[in-house]
Amino acid sequence: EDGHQLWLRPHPAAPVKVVATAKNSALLATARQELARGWQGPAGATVTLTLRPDKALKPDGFRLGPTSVQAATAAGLLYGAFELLRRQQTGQPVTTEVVNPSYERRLLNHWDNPDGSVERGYAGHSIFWRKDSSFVVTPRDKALWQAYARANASVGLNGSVLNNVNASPLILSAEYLGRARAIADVLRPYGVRVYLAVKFSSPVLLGGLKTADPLDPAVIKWWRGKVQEVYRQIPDFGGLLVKASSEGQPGPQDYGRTHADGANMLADALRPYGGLVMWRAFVYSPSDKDRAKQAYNEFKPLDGKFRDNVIVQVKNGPIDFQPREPFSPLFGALKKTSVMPEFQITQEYLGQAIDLVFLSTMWEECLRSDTYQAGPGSTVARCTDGSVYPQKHTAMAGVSNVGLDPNWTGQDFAQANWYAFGRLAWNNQLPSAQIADEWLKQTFANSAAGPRPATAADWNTNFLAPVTQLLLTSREAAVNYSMPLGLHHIMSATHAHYGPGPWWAPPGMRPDWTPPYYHQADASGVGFDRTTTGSNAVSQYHEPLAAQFNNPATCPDEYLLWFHHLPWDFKMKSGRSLWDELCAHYDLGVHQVRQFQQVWDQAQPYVDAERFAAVQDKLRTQSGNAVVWKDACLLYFQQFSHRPIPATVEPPMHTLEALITNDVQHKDAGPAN
Ligand code: BDP
Repeated sequence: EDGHQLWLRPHPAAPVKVVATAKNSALLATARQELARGWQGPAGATVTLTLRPDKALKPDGFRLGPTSVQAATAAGLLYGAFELLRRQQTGQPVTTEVVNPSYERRLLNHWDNPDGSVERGYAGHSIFWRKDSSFVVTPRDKALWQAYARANASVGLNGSVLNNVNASPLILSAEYLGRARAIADVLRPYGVRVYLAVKFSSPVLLGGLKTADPLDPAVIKWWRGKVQEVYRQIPDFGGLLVKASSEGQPGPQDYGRTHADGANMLADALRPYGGLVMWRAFVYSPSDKDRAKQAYNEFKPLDGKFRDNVIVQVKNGPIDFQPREPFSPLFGALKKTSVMPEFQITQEYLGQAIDLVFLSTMWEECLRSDTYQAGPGSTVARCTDGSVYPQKHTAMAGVSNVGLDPNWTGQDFAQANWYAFGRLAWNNQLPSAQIADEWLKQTFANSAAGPRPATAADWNTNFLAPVTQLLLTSREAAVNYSMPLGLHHIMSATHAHYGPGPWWAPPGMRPDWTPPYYHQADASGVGFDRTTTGSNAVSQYHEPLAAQFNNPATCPDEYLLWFHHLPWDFKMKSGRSLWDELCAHYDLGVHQVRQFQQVWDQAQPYVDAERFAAVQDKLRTQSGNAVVWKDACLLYFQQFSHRPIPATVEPPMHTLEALITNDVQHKDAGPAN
């Protein structure tokens, strides 16, 4: 049992007859095949798939009944078939209902490089590109891409950006486009469209032009030709994703142009084919005193200046996928521009492929945050799915955690994050508890399982309930042992963002790439002052949030040190001093992971031996590393607080010196047993 089957484990299916009143198509064939493969309903049932126009349905939506799916598109029939199977497998009732997706485009962003490496990938090499840059498409490649597409379709994902946002110009060369076409051909029967990330200077680097100025006629012509070439290969190509004028990437600003100039030029090239531009708002430079403010400062003035086939892609928080950030103030603030949230599924800052962290609760927290931009109830979800502002196109993106590892994601439980992202992109109101329940049932209930054959009741009580609880608390635990109370960006740089590094600030380093820039610890206290008398980032939020965040008495504890620099003896809502509270959070995080270990140990009778041991091993490593986080941060901050670690907190078992100089952290989980 290597976990390769994901949540789509083979079952003994009951016989079913599928009758379709729809023109035959690849998508319909997939729907039929899936129903035949996984039917758990009444044996011998007849399922009808009906294609017909329906005003209540969005393109991918469907009407569901216990043995019927009606949709306006073949894709809708496929999603309906998967929904029916999911309900059967998870024991959810099927009533007659209309189901529509929250977003039109539900995309994975792969940070895969042309040489097969994956930026921030922790599950092996790229499933798309080869190390030896070979363009031969093997049957194995195809089988893998098909399994990938199937997994995506089963949770409603309908697009894949095949390469890294730090894009190589090579991706637009004939060989790579040829391979992209081969990938698109395999993904198409599952409704998954292909997109590419492009480097803004491609006209220079690939085309040999002297400039990439978006207003230059030769540049415009080059992109038009390139886009035409792409569509000749891939007629249903989805569009382009662009990281420009960001972290050293070229962009329109190199030519004195704006983000809108750059995005619109590409949008015009794509328009004849119905393609989209996803233009990232992840921009910052060392010149500004507060990195958290910059995306808003640059993009807010451009509101209304983008073509309607441009979507501005905004990371969930204003900085960078940290364990906890308040939502980006751009959500809701861009009122005349299509905006899409970007989440990071790969756990760059949340334990990579070691720590068990279920990210659904983090994304749910962001999606449910009220921006107040159009009155109460203007949540991030509603500001991006077209409910609050009309958007020609809507989308959500997640940075994929998929690689060539047999279990796809490195840590078996990281599969849950792929699953959760798809489900939330489909339905941005879905509670994480339901997502966890669904994933566990589909991933483990049918495992040819542990030594003890479990009755349903036994399994529900002794496996499902405790492990669901583990999933739902795992992200808060990670926040506790790494960056509690609004701390952020204090991870290790030497260990590629795994483990603590609050001290890291080599001479000459860009300050906004060093942890001390973010935690600002000194004798007077800790935290980044973003109040009206500090950087004033609070003012980018709509009232009543601005006032609430601005006042330490009303600012939620979760964001306290994000918005405030406070004295070590600041009195917290709990009555404790800030220092004691910080100590308590780190300590709690460590204890939470130990408790997860216990929960998992008790799950042994219900899980196959391989996955049990693999996860147990990862948890053991995580537990040790949580102690490293706690010791490192408490001992480091203690140099400024000059206060004792409370007696209720487990005393450090490392010295700060050893933590800084030695390689204590980041011992990867070895092979199981
Ligand atoms: C950062 C990653 C970096 C990415 C960047 C981005 O460390 O590898 O290129 O995000 O999103 O968090 O562009």
